[in-house]
Amino acid sequence: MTFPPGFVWGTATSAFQIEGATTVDGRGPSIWDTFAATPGKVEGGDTGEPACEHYTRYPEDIALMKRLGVSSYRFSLAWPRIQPTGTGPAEPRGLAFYDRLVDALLEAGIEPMVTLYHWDLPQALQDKGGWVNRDTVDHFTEYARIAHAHLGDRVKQWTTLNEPFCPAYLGYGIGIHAPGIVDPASALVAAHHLLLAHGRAMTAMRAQARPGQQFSLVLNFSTARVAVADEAHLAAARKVEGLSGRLFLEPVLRGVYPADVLSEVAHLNALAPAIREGDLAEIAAPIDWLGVNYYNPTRVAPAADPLYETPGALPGLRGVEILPPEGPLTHTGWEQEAAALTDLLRWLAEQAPGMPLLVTENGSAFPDEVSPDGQVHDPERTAYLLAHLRAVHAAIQAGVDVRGYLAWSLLDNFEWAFGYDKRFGLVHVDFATQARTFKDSAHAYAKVVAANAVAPE
Ligand code: IFM
Repeated sequence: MTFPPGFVWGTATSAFQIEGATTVDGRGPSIWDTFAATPGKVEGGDTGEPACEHYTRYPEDIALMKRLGVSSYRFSLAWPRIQPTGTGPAEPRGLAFYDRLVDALLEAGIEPMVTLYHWDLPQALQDKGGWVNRDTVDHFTEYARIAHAHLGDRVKQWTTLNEPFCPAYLGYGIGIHAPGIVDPASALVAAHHLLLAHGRAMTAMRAQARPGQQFSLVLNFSTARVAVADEAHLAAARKVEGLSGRLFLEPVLRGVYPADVLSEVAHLNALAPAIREGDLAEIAAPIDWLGVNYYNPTRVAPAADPLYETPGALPGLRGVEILPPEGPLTHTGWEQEAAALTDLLRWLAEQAPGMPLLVTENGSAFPDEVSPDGQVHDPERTAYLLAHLRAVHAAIQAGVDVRGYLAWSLLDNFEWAFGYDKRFGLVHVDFATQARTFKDSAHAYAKVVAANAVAPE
C-alpha cells in the first residue's frame, strides 16, 4: 500500500512535554509549571522536570529522527522562553535555543514544522485572566510576529495552535488541564479567543511572510460512533461532533459558528456575547493546510432526558450519553478504531474541498518496558500504528488529499495530567537515566518511511 510521491513522514512533540530546563536561560513560568506544582493535579506529582531534557539532548533526538528516516519534525515553541511574561521584548537566550534546534534539523535534512502554542501560556498572562481575557489575543499575535520574524528565514511551516479544544475545554471548562478552572462558560469564551488569536496571528505572519511559507492550524477530532443509526442517535452524534469539532472548524473554513452549536450552548450565555463584529472574518483568514489529530472514537447515545447535562469536557452539552469505550483499550483508556480515521479524513474532505490535510498527530500509549534483551517490544502500539497508516492510505485511495503523517510521539514524554506514566513514544525514555531505546514500533515505522508504503494487513 504505497503512499503518493512526496508524502511527508514525520514525528511530533511539544515544548513542555519534552524540553525540561524550565528555569534556565530566562524562561518564565507557564501555566503548566503552576498547575503541575499544585498537589493532586498531575499523577505522581510529576512536573515539567526533567521531561526528556530535550533542551540539551536535542542533538541526540535529531539523531533518532535520522534513524527513523523522517523528513519532517513538528515541535512547539515555548512562549515563556521567548517572552517570559507573555509581553515585552524577546528573551535572546530563548530564541537562541530554537536557533540551535532549527539549524541542527536543517543540517540533518529534516524540515522544521513550528507550532506556536501547545498549551504553555505564560503564567503572567493567566494572572490577568489567560484565554478568557481578550487582551491575550493581541499578546499572542505579538509573540507570533516575534517568533516568525526571527525563525522565518529558516522555518517554512508555521502552525498557530495545537488543538484549541484542549486548553479551552480541559483547561477552563473541566479543569483537568492548566489553568485548572471549572467553568463551562469560560471554556467557550476561551475557545473563541483562541480562534481569534489563531486568525489574527495568521494575518500578522502572512504580512511578513517569505515566499514558500505555509500557515496552518491543528485541530483534534474524535469521530462519534453510534450503535444504531436512527434519528435520535445521529442527532446525539451531531451534537458531540458539533461541540468538539465543528465549533472550531467552521469559523476557520467559513467564518461562521455552526448555528446548531450556537443554539446548543445558548443557555450558557457565553459564546455569542464574546463575539464582536469582525471577529469571524479574522478567524477565517485563509490557511494553507489543516492539521488533523486523531486518536480514538467516542461512543454516544441519546439520553432519555433531553435536558440531561452530559458529564465530560463538552461545555453545555445536554441530552447525550457518552458511553464507555470498547476494548481492547490503550493505556490511557482510549478505544482503538482505525476505520474512524478514514471516515474522519473523508468527512473533512467534504467539509473543506480542496484543503490539503496532514495527520499531525496519531499514536497510542502502552506501558512499555525495556526487556532483558535490551529491546522494547510494543506489539499493541505497532499494530495501532500500522492499522492507522492503512486507514490513512484508504482515505487517500478514496480521493482525500492527505499530504503527510506525523506520529505522536517521537519520545515518551510528559503526558499532561497523566504525568510520565503514559508512554506515547516510538522511542522509550528512561526518565531516571535519560537513556533512549528504539521500540519495535520505531523499527516498524522506519520500514514504512523507507518504503513509502505500509504492508497490507
Ligand atoms: O500528548 C498529547 C499532545 O500534547 C496533544 N495531543 C494528544 C496527545 C496525547 O494525549
